[in-house]
Amino acid sequence: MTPTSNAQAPFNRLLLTGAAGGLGKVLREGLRPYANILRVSDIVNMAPATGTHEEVQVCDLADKAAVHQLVEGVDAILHFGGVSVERPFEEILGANICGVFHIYEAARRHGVKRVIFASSNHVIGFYKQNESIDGNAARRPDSYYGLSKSYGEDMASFYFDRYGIETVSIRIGSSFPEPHNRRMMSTWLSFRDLVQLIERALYTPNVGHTVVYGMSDNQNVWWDNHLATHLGFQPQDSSVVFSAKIEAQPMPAADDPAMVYQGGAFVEAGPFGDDD
Ligand code: NAI
Ligand code: 15L
Repeated sequence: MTPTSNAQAPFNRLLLTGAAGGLGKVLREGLRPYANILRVSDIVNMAPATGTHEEVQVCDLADKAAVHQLVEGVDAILHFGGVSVERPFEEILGANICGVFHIYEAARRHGVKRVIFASSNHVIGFYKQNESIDGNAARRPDSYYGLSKSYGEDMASFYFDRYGIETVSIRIGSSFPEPHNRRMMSTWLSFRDLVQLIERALYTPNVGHTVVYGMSDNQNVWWDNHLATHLGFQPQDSSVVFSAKIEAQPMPAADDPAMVYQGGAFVEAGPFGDDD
């Protein structure tokens, strides 16, 4: 999409972590209008897209010195890297918990003033699907993964209060080409709407630390974005176009976590301990 009318000129250099991942691939293309240079980074290597403005920097988010180098010279950070599903705590610790600290500390040291943080609905996954919540609802993480995103939001809040670094934490629902199941009919975020939300998160002034739910204009939603209206996010897509396909799936039992909790099956992942 092209920048909306109140968008500013492109940033000189944007950093995208997690660039080799599912959403990273989408954003490498979608962010083109917003950066003269897009620095793309992941723990795995990637070829720069041909004929573009990309620079590739391999980096393990758990490596503080490497993250410090990664952030040098960028104007804003889109932090999408890390473990994106439930895993043993030790895996989450390095990539997500140490990783988000390294990102903010490098932002402080290099004077970066805007971060877009890929948070997750799993920060509030233990709410039930019949509850409606806004961005101020007490968090109810459903997993070590959800806890790491909750910690990331706290890190964002702290770095704004202490150092004035602004963040939009996007509690992404389910961002895939299409919803996979009934739960995702409520949580789906189209790629087009994701890119619009990121554009708003980059260009809206004075966001402080804003929490926004990343969902399309779906029916029967559980999340209320009235606390983030200043972003001017107006989703263009809806999961309703996939209704027939999803309704053809077998109906899960009424007590299946996928039908009960906002976080779905994440609430019953694990435990991973050696002595269970
Ligand atoms: P993904 O798993 O496809 O991509 C994550 C990327 O992070 C991978 O390319 C992986 O190699 C990289 N990574 C993992 N550990 C790393 C480390 N230690 N150092 C550097 N890079 C590392 O996930 P996806 O779907 O693209 O999600 C992107 C972000 O958005 C993630 O932070 C995820 O938690 C978040 N998110 C995604 C949702 C979705 O529906 N796709 C929903 C909610 C949140
Ligand atoms: C997430 O946070 C995950 O990264 C993604 O893979 C999906 O599981 C999504 O949440 C979801 O809840 O559907």
